[in-house]
Amino acid sequence: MKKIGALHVLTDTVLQSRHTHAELARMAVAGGADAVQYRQKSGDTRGMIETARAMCDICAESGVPLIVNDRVDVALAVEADGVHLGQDDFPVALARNILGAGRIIGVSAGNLDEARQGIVDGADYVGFGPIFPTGSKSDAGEAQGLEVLADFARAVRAPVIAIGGIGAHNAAGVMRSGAHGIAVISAVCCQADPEAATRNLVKLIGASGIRDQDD
Ligand code: TZP
Ligand code: MG
Repeated sequence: MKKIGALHVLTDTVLQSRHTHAELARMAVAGGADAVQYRQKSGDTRGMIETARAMCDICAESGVPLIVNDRVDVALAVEADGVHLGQDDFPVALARNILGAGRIIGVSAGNLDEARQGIVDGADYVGFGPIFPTGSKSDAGEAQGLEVLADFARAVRAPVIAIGGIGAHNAAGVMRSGAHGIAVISAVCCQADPEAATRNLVKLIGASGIRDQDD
């Protein structure tokens, strides 16, 4: 059974430039994140492959899956554990054909139809958000709130990873609303100590009583 983590740390070097993607991966893993997503929206492919390879090695040392955002080719090149795809990215069904059954595929869905189609096409988990307002993605859309998340999570037959504006102050509430886990950028990458911020989020997820980290 594939493990879809409860804390997905999405690495970012646009909102902050103190740390590289690989450094962020190392800190996230050290802090107890159980999934790391390499999220780089621009840059040359060769550089991305090098970065993804370094991140793969870091994650593999601790058995943490590395998921590559958008780029099926980069994920394949470095044998990453999976990909995360949006509605306008590489189609999930094609990605499943190419990547095979064993890799993790996550799909971003803005509504139940997109979620259901993504699952039919082979996605293992569904990303849903933004739950709260976020400054990290300019086209994220309207904040959905916890009630919509709860309805969504109840209706979707796959783990739901909530994203958008989630941090230490609201993580437990998100988990109690039915999310399998949370995905964060600024709550880790933009903090003074990303490792400590990760550790705190792991603790809060645990304290929410919804699931332990082995689920
Ligand atoms: N998708 C929906 S909201 C978002 C993404 C990638 C940004 C999440 O960033 P943050 O800083 O955790 O709000
Ligand atoms: Mg995308």
